[in-house]
Amino acid sequence: MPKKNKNEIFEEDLGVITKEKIEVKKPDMYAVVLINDDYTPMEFVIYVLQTIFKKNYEEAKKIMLLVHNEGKGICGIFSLDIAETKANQVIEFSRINQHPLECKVQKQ
Ligand code: TYC
Repeated sequence: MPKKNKNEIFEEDLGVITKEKIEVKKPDMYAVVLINDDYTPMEFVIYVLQTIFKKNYEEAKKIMLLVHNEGKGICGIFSLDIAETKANQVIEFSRINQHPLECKVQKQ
């Protein structure tokens, strides 16, 4: 080990952090879950899935039938603010059209 000259300044003697450890955390994700009911028309649910969740007609019909048969189903997974916005849009649009369609936001 070479002897240190007392006039020299070494990085390890400065007491500062010279390298930073960056931790990147994945954001929490939330599913928007559509709930079945006996009154909302199937075509209305398909329209909601096309307009609010950007599904094509075939995908939308598949999800609607899954919800109809299983009682509930995921229509998309988003960050919390987007999931809440879409869930609110579903409820608001359904109530304007006098349908009881319900959906909820569920942490993944
Ligand atoms: N069960 C409804 C009907 O027979 C259709 C429907 C599907 C309603 C999905 C809500 O989230 C829903 N008209």
